[in-house]
Amino acid sequence: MKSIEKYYLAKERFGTSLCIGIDPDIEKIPHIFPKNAKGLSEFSRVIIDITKDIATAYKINFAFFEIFGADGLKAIEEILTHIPEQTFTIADAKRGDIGNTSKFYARSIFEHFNFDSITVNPLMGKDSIEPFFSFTNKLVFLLGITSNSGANDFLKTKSDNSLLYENIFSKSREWFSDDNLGFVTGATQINEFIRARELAPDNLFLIPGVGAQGGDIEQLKQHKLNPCLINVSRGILFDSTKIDFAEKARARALEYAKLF
Ligand code: OMP
Repeated sequence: MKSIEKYYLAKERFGTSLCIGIDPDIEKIPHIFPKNAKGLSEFSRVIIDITKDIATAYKINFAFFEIFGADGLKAIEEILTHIPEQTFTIADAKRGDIGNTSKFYARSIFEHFNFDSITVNPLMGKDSIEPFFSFTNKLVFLLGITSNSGANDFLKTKSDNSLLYENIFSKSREWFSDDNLGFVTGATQINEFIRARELAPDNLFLIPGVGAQGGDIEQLKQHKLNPCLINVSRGILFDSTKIDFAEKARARALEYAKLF
């Protein structure tokens, strides 16, 4: 099955656009878990166990695992086997390199780990992202307009009579099929979100920045959100870091799932 079809099925099944971000910050996980890759894996698996009937997707951010090297990558493998088959998965790895190298990044994420999708940094251009799209059954989220303040530094500057982020949306749509092409659009960037939807009306948007980063979901909901996945990481994972952390994470996930 193509990843885009899996997204639509998962969304119908769980009835929400909620994507839970698996960002197990070693400094923040509750003290009952060991401060190593095993601890990250155990904590993440508890979070999945108590939210797997709620979330349409999980996004695993590699940074939190890579600090433990090979053990961290093993933890990602363990966590993936814990995610229900019908749930959509995103490798938040933000890859991108010359084509010859990207080919192997793509093989790692799609062949070895078997994620449904990946986040990719498009700034090295077409040849750097093409290898990800050669997996025609998978989905690639290009960083379109990011949620951080640094989005002003390059993405919102003029390039070719448009803004750089606008070119990312329009050029990549010329190059790749909409079925494989998604975009990251930060919830904190409301005006750019509206423009992004004009440029890519039906592409799947991954929308981070709700919760800890303060993105205003009510404002976003006044515009065409769908198709989308809205990611919340810290706002669910670390609502409590005490013994009641799982209960609190579930309650938060339910709240968010109802909201969008
Ligand atoms: P919270 O702010 O804790 O909800 O986490 C947001 C998650 O989304 C982190 O994993 C970020 O790395 C990721 N993210 C952004 O916050 N902003 C972006 O523009 C892009 C991403 C991403 O690609 O997922």
